[in-house]
Amino acid sequence: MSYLKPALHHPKLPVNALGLTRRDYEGSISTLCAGCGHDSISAAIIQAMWELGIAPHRVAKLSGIGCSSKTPDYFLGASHGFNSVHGRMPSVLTGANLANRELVYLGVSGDGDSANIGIGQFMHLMRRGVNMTYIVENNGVYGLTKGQFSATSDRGSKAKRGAVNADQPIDLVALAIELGATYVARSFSGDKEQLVPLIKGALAHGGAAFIDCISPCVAFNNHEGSTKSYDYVREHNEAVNRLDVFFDRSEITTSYAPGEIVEVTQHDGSVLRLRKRHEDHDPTDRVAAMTYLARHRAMGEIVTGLLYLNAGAEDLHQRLGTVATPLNRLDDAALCPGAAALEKINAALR
Ligand SMILES: Cc1ncc(C[n+]2csc(CCOP(=O)(O)OP(=O)(O)O)c2C)c(N)n1
Ligand code: SF4
Ligand SMILES: [Mg+2]
Repeated sequence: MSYLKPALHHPKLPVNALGLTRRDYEGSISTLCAGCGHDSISAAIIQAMWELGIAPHRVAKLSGIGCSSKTPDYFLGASHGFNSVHGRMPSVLTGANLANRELVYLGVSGDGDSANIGIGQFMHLMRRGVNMTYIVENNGVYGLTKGQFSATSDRGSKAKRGAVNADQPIDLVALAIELGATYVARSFSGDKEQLVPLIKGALAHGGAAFIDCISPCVAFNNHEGSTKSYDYVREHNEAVNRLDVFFDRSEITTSYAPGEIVEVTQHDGSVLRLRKRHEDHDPTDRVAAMTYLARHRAMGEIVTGLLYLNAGAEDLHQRLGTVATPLNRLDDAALCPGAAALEKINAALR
């Protein structure tokens, strides 16, 4: 089998604002199982990046270990990439972001990677407000190691060989809101129409953006009795809103009746327009979002859409007051300001 893609482009492929085609945002050929939800998420990431006209070399994609964490190899082949250790991607992403805030940070992880071994790292990343888009490709199992239950498997969910999960699940969306993430959404790999705008909104957000994307594992968790299968999610999916993202305010025309739309302007001027489907959900009210999630979870619904948003969020750099210039562009004098400066700092701490 060849993993090399032909580099030829059809001359009439549409181009984005940078003159790049969608193919310029692809990576190598996927080695995942045919039908794996993770491949659909890779396609949605490619679409979102291409539509936004983000130059691939400006993106840093980071992951842990798992089928999901392999996927950054299958998109944005011209970007920076770091495949870290199982569950340790958040600290690598935080360090990279602190060293150079000019890149666009994309963390890709699995439910095992983030909710099991990496749960501590996940929690601190969210509470620190690191400016990034963090996607968990959530299939409720350890796909790569052949289908053990993960911490997001629902209680009562059945494994392929019949074992029933007795443990309470962790809802990463509820956790991310609780811990201080400022853009929190859930989606489904089989719903590109919902997922692509959610990724675009997350990329435009100036703080910790988290997307929990249900992504069925066709090899180990797509049978009857699973709550992460294609059939189950399609039957229980409750979309609270539909998102459109606009980068030029002048383009906005309101064609919906008042009351059905919420428009939120983010730091960078992008406008998120939410077409509300559930009138009782206000995504800008943090406590209400948490209550809403808990209420609908008790009803057996998988609530999707943009669930919480704080458009005016500040990120880690603003909180720490760090230097704007990437560290690799600072000269020796800036990096080592000398004994007098050190003495001043020490004196302030005495
Ligand atoms: C420190 C360490 N422990 C365990 C493993 C074995 N391991 C590899 S991937 C994985 C689970 C991956 O599950 P998930 O993050 O849900 O990704 P998926 O394969 O389901 O996409 C485990 C336990 C490992 N690679 N490293
Ligand atoms: S084992 Fe599951 S998660 Fe891994 S590639 Fe196959 S379908 Fe996807
Ligand atoms: Mg998994």
